This record gives sequence, structure tokens and C-alpha cells, in this order.
Amino acid sequence: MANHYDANDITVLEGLDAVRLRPGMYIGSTGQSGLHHILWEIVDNAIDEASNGFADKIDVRIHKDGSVSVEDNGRGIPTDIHPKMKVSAVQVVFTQLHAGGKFDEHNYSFSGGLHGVGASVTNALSEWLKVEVYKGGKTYFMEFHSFYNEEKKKFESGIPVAPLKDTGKKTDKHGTRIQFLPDKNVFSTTEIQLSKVSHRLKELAFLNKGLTITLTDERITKNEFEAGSGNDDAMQLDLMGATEPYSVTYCYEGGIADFASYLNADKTALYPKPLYYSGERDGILVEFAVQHTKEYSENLFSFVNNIPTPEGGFHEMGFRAGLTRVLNDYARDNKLLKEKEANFLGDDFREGLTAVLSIKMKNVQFEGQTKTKLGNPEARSPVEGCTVEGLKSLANEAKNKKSFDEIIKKAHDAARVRIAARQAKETARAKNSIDNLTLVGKLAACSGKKAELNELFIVEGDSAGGTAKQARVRQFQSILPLRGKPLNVEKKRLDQVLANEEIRTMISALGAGIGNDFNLDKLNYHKVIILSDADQDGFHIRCILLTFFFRYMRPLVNAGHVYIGMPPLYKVYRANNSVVEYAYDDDELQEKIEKVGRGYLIQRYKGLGEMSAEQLWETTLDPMRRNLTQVTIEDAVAADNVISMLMGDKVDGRKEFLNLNANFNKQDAFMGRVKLKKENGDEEE
Ligand code: TTJ
Repeated sequence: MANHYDANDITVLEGLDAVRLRPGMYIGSTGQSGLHHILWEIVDNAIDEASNGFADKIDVRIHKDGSVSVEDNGRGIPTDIHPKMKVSAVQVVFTQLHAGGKFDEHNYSFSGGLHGVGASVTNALSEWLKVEVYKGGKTYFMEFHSFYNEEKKKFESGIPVAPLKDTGKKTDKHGTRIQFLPDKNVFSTTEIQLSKVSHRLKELAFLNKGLTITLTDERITKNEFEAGSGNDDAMQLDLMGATEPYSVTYCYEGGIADFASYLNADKTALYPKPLYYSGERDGILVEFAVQHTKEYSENLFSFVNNIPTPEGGFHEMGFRAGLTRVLNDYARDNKLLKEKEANFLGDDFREGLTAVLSIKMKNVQFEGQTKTKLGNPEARSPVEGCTVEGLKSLANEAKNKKSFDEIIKKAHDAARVRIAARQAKETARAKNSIDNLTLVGKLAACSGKKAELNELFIVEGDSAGGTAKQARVRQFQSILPLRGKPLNVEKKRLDQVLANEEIRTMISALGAGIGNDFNLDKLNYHKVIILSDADQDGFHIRCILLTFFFRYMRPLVNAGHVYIGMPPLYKVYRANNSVVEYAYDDDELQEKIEKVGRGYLIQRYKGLGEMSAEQLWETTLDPMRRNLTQVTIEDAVAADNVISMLMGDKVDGRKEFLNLNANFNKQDAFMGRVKLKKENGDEEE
């Protein structure tokens, strides 16, 4: 092997040996991904030449022997002798680590991102690599080899076979052509994947508008490709196709605007053309294309120096912020958002959004799990600035008015759905916690399964609850004792209300859900009977429960399922219990005294807990003898006002109301607006 270069080369060669020793350090892995990485290193160089405006064509060819070639029509890698290295610039590029963009700061200003380890790494990990440079009518050639050195007993990588030479072949082409064979000793597989390469080259064509990229795969014919892609239309399989290699050309005059259209090809766009902008701020080039569809997900594809950044980063933050700002301003300025209405959220503008964001900047820092997140905070503000400037000027073009109006309309829908969804989520969460609730030890459920016949008594206090459990007919009567006062639901949000155990227990027992999801068909009891003491506390509890039903189970009230149980205030009886009468208020007491006659005794009940099971049954539970009052809400709005006054912020009003209604057994708690209807159908105001 001809190798008689000066001392400079020795360090260079050691550099490439290091790459071969630890390929993972340079290309991530020695699998599929690493294999393609060494191709992208080469392609990136050609793309750079094109980005800088010196090339408009790149040809990539996968050869039958498994090698790959990349050719551009740029200026060609410099062929002159590098003053410091004393070898050709071509040799420096392929033997010096990180030398890729070192000669010309300006032209290579944006290179060196993810792939920026340089073309020398490709050389180090290839069996051989050949360079042709076409320049000034001449064709230059240089070749590198990697091989096992028997004398040194070690692998040597990327060794020049000979210095760069003028082949003498005349040409009118200009550009660079690299061909290399990935080394089988390095990679677990050396089979380049057509689908991977085509996907990336197509992406690069979108990202570099006007650039023509051709991909040819000599390993398969056109017809084989067609057959393999599932297109078995015999008409397409022509004679030429039987021998010609598969080849595809990508070129997009619209650049990333075409990219956005392509991404939306199978979707329904809200406006025909993507909104496209290209500009620069603080040395950062910013380009974006935006097109909304009828879909709901957001598809933002971002790139930094042509490298995808699926993990996002500061450029995406800037873009999103700018988008939200301009579109909210547009909505306000055009009165598409009423003065009272809150701004849209960013999410509202991104529903169904397909966007491509491509920026170019120096000194890129990639972060994140897969090193695909832009970590340069200084990128944020310029990108936001460009986004604002770009969208503003687009919005000012008359031809785009319809597009912007469509975006705002879509945001309106999104906002509405967002608000509804939040409510649904809350309800769902509530429902879950209700379903999961265990009522053991609380509810004494009836054994019968017919909701029409079943009754649920919500009883104030554990002791009365215990008595009621003894007194009830278990076939159709359930008892739910309430400990203490249930939460005053008036001033609470649904989630707080549902945090209350008493209330959850009640919802669970009724079985019909809550709020918007309340379903009467699932109701377990057609009579829900509130049984509270005939005193101020009992009245308060009754009001709280009614407020709860009114607020969160209004259909229950409207359908007449809610009742107020009326325990008697007095027992009027003979000493030997030969006569027993109950009086439910003071008027009735006189009546009953007369009925029982001389020698009567009176017992006044201070609460349900004072009653025996037998007494409770006779007076309050027995359907034949009890005194139930049906609660019907005639005027929901009026009732709500009353309840608000009772329970709400106007504390004075509540006190006054409570004091006015000293006779709790006859209290017309709802001041004539809510009618209390007797169980037998008689109405009383
Ligand atoms: C450097 O600055 C002077 C003019 O030429 C510039 C240059 O290097 N251009 C260039 C490099 N064009 N194309 C390449 C290139 C192409 C491939 C396919 C691979 C590599 C390593 C470089």
C-alpha cells in the first residue's frame, strides 16, 4: 500500500483508528442506524453545497455491490494543497476528524448538526471510499482503503491509496462524487435500506426548495419495485422496467409548503394552500408552512439545519407562541372574538394543524432522550418574532383572509369542545369515584328490585337511622342514615361536592349518576324521602339536600321523585294506650286532643331519635298512615333564587328566613314558589 506521507498524517490516521475502535461514539451504533448515518454524513455535505446556492442537483445511487455514491453539481471539494496540512484539501476532508466544514466558515455555516462528525468518519468505517472532483474541465480522483495490517497486527482505517491526482479526463461537469462501501467488519448489517434512504431524501428535497434529488437503486429493477410496492397492475410492468434500475426524483418548487400539502394529502384541508413564510432574524433563518385540516390532532414537523427535531425545543416554543399571539390578535381585530370572550388557547389554534417549521442556525445544541430536541434558548425569541411577522403579513394579504377566518372558526369549535370536554371529564371522574364506592355499613338496602316500588329514606342522624332500619319493610324500603350535616353544595364546585362522602353515598345509592350524565332510567328508587328532625337543624339539612337535588339531579325533582317525610310533633294518647293519635302541627294538636277526649296525655317529639321503631313505622314509614309531601319545582329559576338566598352568600337573608319559619313542620320552605304536594295528590302552597 503506497503510504509515504509526512508526520502530519500520523496523527490524522490515529484519529480515524479511534473512530474504528469506538464507532458508537461517532455514529451512535453499528446497526441499521449507524450504517445509514455514514451515508447521511456524505449527503449532508452535498446538501450544504446546495443550501449555499452552489448546487441544485444531488444524485444518490445504491450500487449492486452494496456501495453507495453521492454526487452533487457544486463547486467541488477544493483540490489544492492545504497550507498547514501540506496535503490536498480532499485528503484533509476524509482523514481529519471534524474537518468537514473547516475550510470555509461562511459556506459551512449551518452544517455540523446531528450528523456533523464529518465525512472522515464515513471513510474510517468503509472498506473503501472513492472521491471524484469535477472542476475547471478536469476530473480529480482519490481513493482510501481500510484493511488489516499484518505487520502491525491491527486494523488501519481510511488510508489514502495515493494522493489526489488529475486523471486527465476532460469534463464540463462541476461537482463532487463520493462512493463508499460500508465495512462488513464494522456493521452488523451493511444492507442500505431503500425505504429509509428514499424517505430521508424526499424530506431533504422538501426542506431545500428547488433542489432536485435523484435516488437510484441498482439492486432492483423498476418492475421489481412496482411488484414489491403492491402495485401489480400488469400495464405498469413494461419491458424497460424489466432491466432498468429503480429510480425516483424528488423536487419541490414549493419547498416546505409542498411538504405541508403532501402531509395533508389524505386529509381535508380548511383552505386550499398552506400559509408559507421565509425570513431571518438575529442570524437565524426561519421558514414555516401552515395548513389546517378537519382533523383534530396537531402535526408539527420541525427541523434544525435539515435535521428533524421530533422532541421539539426552543424553536417550537417560539413558533407556537407566535402562532397563538397573531391568531388571537387577528380574531380580536376582526371582531371574531367578542370583547367579553377570553382569548383562545394555543391548543385551540393547533387542532387539526399541519405545520412544518424549518430553521437554520449556528452552534446547534441537541438535547433530549434521542438528541433530537433543540437546546438553544436563544432560538426561541427570533423564531417567535419571525412567526409573528410572517403570519401578520400573511393575514394582511387579502387573498388569505378566508384562510385566517377558517382558522378562527376552527379555533372556536375547538374551544367549545375543549370546555365541554373538561366538563365531561369531570363528570366521568365523578362517575368513576361513585361507581367505585362501597356502601357497606351505611346503606340498608331493600331486597326488592323494582325501582317503581322502592323507597329510599335519607334519615338525619345515626340513631334515627338505626330506628328506621328496625321499623322499615325491608322488601321495598332502604334506609340511608346521614351523619351530621351534609355539605352545603350551594357554593361548591362539582368536584368539591363529590369529595363529600355523604353525597357520594347518596349518588351511588340512587344509581342514576349526576349532572349532565344523570339518567332517570337508572334510578333505583322512585320515592326519595328526606327524613329530618322537626327543628332548625333538620330544616337546614332538608334545604341542603333539596339544593343538591335541584342543582345536580334536577330531573329527579322534576319527575316528582323527591318527598319530604313528616314525622309527627306530638303523640296524643290515653294512659293505657287504648287510643293513640299523632299531631303533625299545633293546629292538629287541638284537633287530636278533642278526639282522644278526657284523660289524654301528650308526648312531644324533639326528634326522630326519640321514637320507637313501632312509632316511627306508624307515623312516618307506613305508606297507609304516613304524611309525605312531594317536592315539585314549578319554576326552577325562582327556586334557585330561593335556595341561593337560603344557602348562598346573603347570610343575613338566610338567618331572617330561618327565624321566620319557626314552625318547621309546616314550613313552606320555598315561599310559595316551590309547591309542596301531598303524596295523595292534594296540593298545598
Ligand atoms: C468548500 O469551499 C470552497 C468550494 O467548495 C466547497 C466544498 O467543499 N463544496 C462541496 C463539498 N461540494 N460538495 C461537497 C461534498 C459533496 C459530497 C457528496 C461529499 C462531501 C464530503 C463533500
